[in-house]
Parts: sequence; C-alpha cells; structure tokens
Amino acid sequence: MVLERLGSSIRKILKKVASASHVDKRLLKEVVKDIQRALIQADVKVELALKLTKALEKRAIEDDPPPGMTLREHVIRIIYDLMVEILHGSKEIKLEKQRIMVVGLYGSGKTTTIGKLSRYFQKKGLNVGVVAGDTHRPAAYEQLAQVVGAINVPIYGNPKEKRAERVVREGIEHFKDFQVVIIDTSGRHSLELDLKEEIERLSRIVRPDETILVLDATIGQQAGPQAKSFHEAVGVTSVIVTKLDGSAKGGGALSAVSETEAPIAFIGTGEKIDDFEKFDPPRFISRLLGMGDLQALLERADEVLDKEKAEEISRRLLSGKFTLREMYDQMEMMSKMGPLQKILSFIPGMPGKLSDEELEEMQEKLGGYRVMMDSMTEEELTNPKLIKSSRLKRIAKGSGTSVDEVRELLKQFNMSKKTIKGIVGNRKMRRQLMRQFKDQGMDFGE
Ligand SMILES: Nc1nc2c(ncn2[C@@H]2O[C@H](COP(=O)(O)OP(=O)(O)O)[C@@H](O)[C@H]2O)c(=O)[nH]1
Ligand SMILES: [Mg+2]
Repeated sequence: MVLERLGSSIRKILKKVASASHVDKRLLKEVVKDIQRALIQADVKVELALKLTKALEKRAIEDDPPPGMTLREHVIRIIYDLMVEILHGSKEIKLEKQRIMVVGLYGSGKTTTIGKLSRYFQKKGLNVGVVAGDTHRPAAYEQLAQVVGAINVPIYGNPKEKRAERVVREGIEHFKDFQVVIIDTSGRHSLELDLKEEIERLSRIVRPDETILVLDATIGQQAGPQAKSFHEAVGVTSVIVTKLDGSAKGGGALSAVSETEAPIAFIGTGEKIDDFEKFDPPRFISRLLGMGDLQALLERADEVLDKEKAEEISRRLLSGKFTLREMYDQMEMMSKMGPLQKILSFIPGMPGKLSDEELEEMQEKLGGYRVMMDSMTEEELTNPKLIKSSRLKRIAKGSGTSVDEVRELLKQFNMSKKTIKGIVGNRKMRRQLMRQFKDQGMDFGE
C-alpha cells in the first residue's frame, strides 16, 4: 500500500488517542510530537510539518468539540483533516477539447503516465493523440509508440528529428481535429538551463490548457525545489505523483505540491497502464489510515470506557459512598444510550430503559446539574447537607439559576441517596446487586 509507513505510524497515534483513558493536554502534546516525528520521517518538509502540527495543537486545545462529539473523536477528526490538508486539495482534469503538456525530470514517469492519461480520456469517450516531443533520448519515440500503441492511440513523431519545437508544431497541426492532444517532453537529471529553455519554448508553441508536472514519489524532499522550479519555468497547472506504490517517503512528493499552486490530479501506483487513479485526498487518507477500522476502534474504546466507568460507579455505590458526584455520574451513564444501559437499569430510581423523551429530559437536567455543581465547592459536593440559605443563594447566583432549581437538585439527591442506602445497607439486597453486576461481566477484583 502507498505510504505504508506514514499510514501505520499515524494509525498508531490515532489508536493511542482512541484508547487513552483521558484525553488531556498532556496527551495532546505527546500526540502532536508523535505526528511531527511521523511526518518528518515520511519526508514531509520540516517547516510544513511544524506548521501543521502547530495548527493541530491549537485547534485540539482551543476548539470545543462540536455537539455530540467527544473530545477523543474531535482530536481524531482534527488529525484526519490535517492529513488531508497536507495533500493540498485535488483537481479534476476536465473532459473537453484541450492540449496537455507533460513535463518532469528524466525517469519521473512522463511517458508511462501519458499512456495512463490517454487511456483515461479514451475510456471517457474522447479521442486522443500524443506527440513525441522528447527528441533528446534516442529511444523515446519507440517507447511512447509502444505505450500508446497498446491502446490504439495515435502518435505523431519523428525519431530522426532533433528539434523538439519542430516535432511539436507539426504534431499539434496533425492532431488539430482531435479532442485531446498530449505532448511528451524531454527530461534531464535536474532542471538544467537547456531543459528549462526548451520547455519554455515548447510551452509558447503549445499554449497548453494544462501543464502537468510528473513527480516521482521516491525522490522525497527533493520534490519541493523541483516542483518550484518547474512551476517558475512553465506555470504548472496540475501534478501527477508517480510510483506511490513503492515509496515509503511519498510524503515528500505529496507535500511538495504546496510549492506550486497546482493540486494533484492523479497518482500512479504501478507500471501498468491501469495503475492509475484520480486523486481524492479524503479517500486517500481514509484508506491510508484505515478509517473503517478506526471507526470500529473508537466505538470499542467508548464501550470499554463506559464499562470501566460503570464498574467504578458500581463499586462506589456498593461502598456506600454517595455524593452529588456519584449521582451525577450515575445519571450521566444512564443518559448515554449504549450497550451498558441495561447494566445500570436496576439502579434505584432509574427507569429500566429510557425513551427518547426521557433521555432528552435527563440530558437537559444533567446540563443544569453540571452548571450548578460547577458553582459548588469541593466540600459542598461531597457533603451537600452543608448547602443551606446563604450557600444556596451563592450557588444559584454563580450558576445563573434560581434557588428553587438548586433545591430541586438537592431534593433529587436526597431521594437517590435514601434508596441507595436502603439497598446497600440491606445484606440480602446488596448480595443480589453484586451478583447482577457480576452477571453483567463486571470485574470487582475480588
Ligand atoms: N512502480 C511504478 N513504476 C512507474 C510508475 N510510473 C512509471 N514507472 C516506471 O518508471 C520508469 C520511468 O518511466 P518513464 O515513463 O520512462 O519516465 P520518463 O523518463 O519521465 O518518461 C519506468 O520503468 C516506468 O515503468 C508508477 O506509478 N509505479
Ligand atoms: Mg519519457
């Protein structure tokens, strides 16, 4: 698979987030560091990696998760978005009459890609002609002829002619009634002056609708400066990244695209003519990170956490400890529709299964409780008996509620406490409760 290593290291990081018992600042900082390391190892430019992870840190710490999303999911979402961002968008090459000039260094995959691109247009029902504008390498004409010959796409060229301008001018004339004309060009080992001048001259002759830069994914970070100089010479409008099948360092080429304003249109994933796909960053990243697995992982993590929390609450209940916090946690567990709702359904004072309205009501109540509890001191939370007249007023004021609402909360608390005490204090009932917990697979370490 493409970019195997980057994919697997980011996956590991996501797993860490998904299975952490608490997502907090410390974990986020750690995750940001991990991602930086993974990006840099995949040859993403250091400055870009830093810039992106800074943005990640800022968003993860400062933005509240959108409604209905946990912090955990939120962070995973941000990491995913970040990865998509690295890829700098994508581009659709239009299916219309056009001239396409293909540029790139020697061996980057221009000729192979022209075959793939011709096939793409051909499949969409457009007629295509290719011009053998690489007059530099002796066997270039034959190679192109062979590649497009296999799919019956006509070629114009002259293996004896050394002047690329001449071949290209004639080729364009030759294919003037064709819908798509693709022009192959020479490469060098680097963008030397003579190559730069040659493609500039050709570009003036062709007046291309699209100038596609072919970038070899295996060259890593060199892709950046390369993309930049080609862009300065002829104005790149799209990029095709090749050899993503064999490259662990594809991050370099993928991120190099931010050096041109040109997005990636296609990627090459093998030597064969059909090893070619439209570039779709979200899909690409989802596949790279195994988002399907990740979704399942997130769900499992939630279950595990719910179970751990349920165990902890049950343990506290059995110990006879019951403060406002226990009540809140217990209600929160109940309001979270989930596989564990059943486990908690026997908790005194709680309905067996919540209907949608009851659920909504409870969540609303909880929201209010949370606000009031935030205005209480540690002492008051553990010992709500202390909450009398002046404290009542203070809490109401601090939470923007009324004294009656605070009283209502305390009333609910006293009722719950009474029932809990009644059950836990009764040996028989206590045993029964314990057995129920255990039947549900809860582990009390006894
Ligand atoms: N594995 C793999 N090899 C490729 C891909 N694209 C091109 N190649 C190979 O790269 C080499 C150079 O390709 P070529 O098209 O001749 O490059 P050019 O010099 O830019 O025209 C050839 O051996 C191709 O088979 C790709 O997407 N994956
Ligand atoms: Mg070639």
